[in-house]
Amino acid sequence: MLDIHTAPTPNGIKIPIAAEELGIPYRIIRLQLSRGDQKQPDFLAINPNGRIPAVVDHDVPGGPLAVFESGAILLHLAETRGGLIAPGVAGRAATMGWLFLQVGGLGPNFGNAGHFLGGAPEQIPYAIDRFQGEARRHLEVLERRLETQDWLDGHGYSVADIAHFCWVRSAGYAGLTLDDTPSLAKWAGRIAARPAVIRALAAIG
Ligand SMILES: N[C@@H](CCC(=O)N[C@@H](CS)C(=O)NCC(=O)O)C(=O)O
Repeated sequence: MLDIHTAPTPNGIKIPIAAEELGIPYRIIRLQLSRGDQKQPDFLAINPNGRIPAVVDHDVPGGPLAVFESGAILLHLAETRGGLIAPGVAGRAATMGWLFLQVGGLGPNFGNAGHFLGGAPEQIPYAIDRFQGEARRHLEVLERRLETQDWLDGHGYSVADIAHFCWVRSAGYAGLTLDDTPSLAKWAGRIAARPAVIRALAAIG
């Protein structure tokens, strides 16, 4: 059993999707972020950084094992369950490269673009331009890749696709659309239609 401590946000939906895709039995423990559940001592014992998602994996030798940071959780699940990661040294490196681009690049830029567009107490044009511009640039990097590849790592559907999908489907949060990135839009449509993705999104609500 995999306990998924999460909420219905772009980072929060990644892990239920991966669990559904890999056929892992899971339980969702839903946190209310506006109430600050993620800063409470019981959750900080699982993720000292006080952010969702985090998991407790009961099905690993020596478990239960707490894992935090969405990229680390995705890799943990892919490697322990054997799926959603390209095989071989070169394949694994490709999946990891595209996965890390999401957690270190597209995600933070989308998040900051959304914050400065809609959540900041004052409008700061430089900050909006900077983060929205970087978010758009990341969409263009994905578009170039998907013009020639069906899946980001060039091998198959992987945790890298799941991580990016969870943010790309919410491009509007960063004030962006997929109108100028048709290959990316088609890729997102293919992922959205997967039965495991539909089941995971329904489970998290
Ligand atoms: N780098 C982290 C980011 C996690 C993150 O920012 N989670 C947000 C929700 S999408 C959160 O917990 N926000 C509540 C807070 O910051 O207190 C990851 O990929 O897991």
